[in-house]
Amino acid sequence: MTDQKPITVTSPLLPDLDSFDGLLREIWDSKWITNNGSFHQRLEAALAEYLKVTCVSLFTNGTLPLLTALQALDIQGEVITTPYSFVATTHSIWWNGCQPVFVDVDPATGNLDPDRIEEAITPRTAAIMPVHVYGRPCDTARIQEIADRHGLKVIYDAAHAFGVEVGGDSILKAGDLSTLSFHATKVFNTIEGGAMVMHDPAMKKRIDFLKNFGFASEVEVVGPGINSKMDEVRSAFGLLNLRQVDAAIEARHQVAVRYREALKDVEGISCFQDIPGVRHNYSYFPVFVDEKKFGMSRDALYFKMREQGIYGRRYFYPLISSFSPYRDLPSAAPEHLPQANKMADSVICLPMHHELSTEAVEKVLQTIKSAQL
Ligand code: T4K
Repeated sequence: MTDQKPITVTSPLLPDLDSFDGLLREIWDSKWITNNGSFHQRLEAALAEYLKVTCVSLFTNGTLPLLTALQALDIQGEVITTPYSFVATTHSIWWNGCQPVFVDVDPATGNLDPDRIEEAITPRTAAIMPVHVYGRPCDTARIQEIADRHGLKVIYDAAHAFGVEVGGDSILKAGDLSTLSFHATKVFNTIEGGAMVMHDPAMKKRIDFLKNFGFASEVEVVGPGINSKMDEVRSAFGLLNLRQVDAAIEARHQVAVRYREALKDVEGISCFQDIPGVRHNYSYFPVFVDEKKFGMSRDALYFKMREQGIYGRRYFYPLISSFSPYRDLPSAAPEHLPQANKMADSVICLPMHHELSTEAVEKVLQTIKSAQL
């Protein structure tokens, strides 16, 4: 371990403190600090415009909109999902009393493999919950075609996909509902926070009821809702961060360009390339270690980097399907999920954020290259 500042996988985008102070004073003056206040309303409108979608409903994190999406669509039975994600994706299915059914991923994208979805559909299947992992778009056209043919709902966990566009159109328009995470570690953050994206005001109204205990009026509860309202302080924080998110994404882009350029000749290390026509958000920079070709295991490299003060992360290892609540499901068997297991066993997400210095990027690259020698 060196004495230098650790190089962490990410660093939060923070608003200018004086500007935030100004908004805090407005909130203090108004004495309205939560429950659909003016900053909450302003952030929902600003996000809908930025994300090019019809409606946005803010949540207090990125997990509760997943739970609420399944509630809103009244999903019961089996939900087809990916094991290669953060554990919240599958937890949301379990919390709704549904059974997760894991389907393998396509190694070209890391996302649910459309070729494998149909064989997992049974008479009990009610929905598909794919994840745009690392912000890389799922094959939404094929997933929708399968869902339509079998009468299934599609809920995208778009926690990583803030601002991602395909052919100039938001990826969040796909499926019945999409959810976002605004956690501190995300491209756009409200400290903790999240949102649901829906296609019509009637659905937004229903979701807004459900995130407020199901209250439709002072005296009427229309569903078994939950409390998942974002407060005014974090909404104001989000409004300020939205102003600088494009610059943050561009800074991340430059880091990705340098990583790719320097790693292209490193035997045994591979990474994803940008997809033509896609606006990427560079939320993560996963690399995959081929132990035989690189001459060192993924874990050996991971710990070697840590010794140098470089704290990448093995997102998403272990696979969700290997965690104790899920490992006994028939669909969790490793032989059923070869590609997901291979990715989980070889991935390291390199440090990637808007203020990663050139020196830090070069140190990461040098550490990888010298590990191989
Ligand atoms: N669906 C998907 C696909 C998701 O990836 C996630 C969350 C969700 C749903 C659920 O959304 P939320 O309910 O969380 O909104 C992080 C995040 O906690 C989690 O939001 C995220 N995905 C997951 C992939 O990663 P950790 O445990 O790895 O974060 P942590 O605390 O180890 O932080 C990583 C690094 O970030 C630190 O080493 C330094 C830096 N950091 C972190 C924090 C919290 C900071 O510099 N400042 C900070 O305040 O889980």
